[in-house]
Amino acid sequence: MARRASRPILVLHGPNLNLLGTREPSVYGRVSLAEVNRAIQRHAAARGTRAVCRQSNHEGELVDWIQSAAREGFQAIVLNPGALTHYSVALRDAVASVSLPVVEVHLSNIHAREEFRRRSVIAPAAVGQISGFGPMSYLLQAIGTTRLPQVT
Ligand code: CA2
Repeated sequence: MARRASRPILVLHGPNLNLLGTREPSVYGRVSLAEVNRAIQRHAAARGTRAVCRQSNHEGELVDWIQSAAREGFQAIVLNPGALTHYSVALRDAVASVSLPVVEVHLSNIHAREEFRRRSVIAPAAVGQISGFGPMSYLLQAIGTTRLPQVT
């Protein structure tokens, strides 16, 4: 019998992540956002689900997408809030208000960078944070939101 596809995962990329692969390759690598999204979608498909990827440079648009995610039928949200990580109470409140699990993801290790990047105002409202594995951060996280292997 064919396996029923699970509900899709919403992947949100915050401000400036559209520039991936074009500048600051020493920090963010050479892979474009389109390539990252394709890898996420392949990874989700191999696990019987689907990933819908969106990027915005606007805080309010990210808040709107988080608020409507459950209504749109998503099972979980993968969120790289970009620089909003460090100061957006509006985004944190949206994450705290949503009934779905939200996992915070970063390409770089924010804890090994400038002082102002070490604090995430989003983290206390998220189920977890994955930081520092480049585009792989999104894939580790996608596993976590679908089915976690049992560690005994
Ligand atoms: O490491 C991450 O994923 C960050 O969320 C990326 C944000 C940064 O403000 C956070 O502290 C950590 C910046 C995204 C900007 O991405 C660029 C990519 C290429 C060129 C310029 C910016």
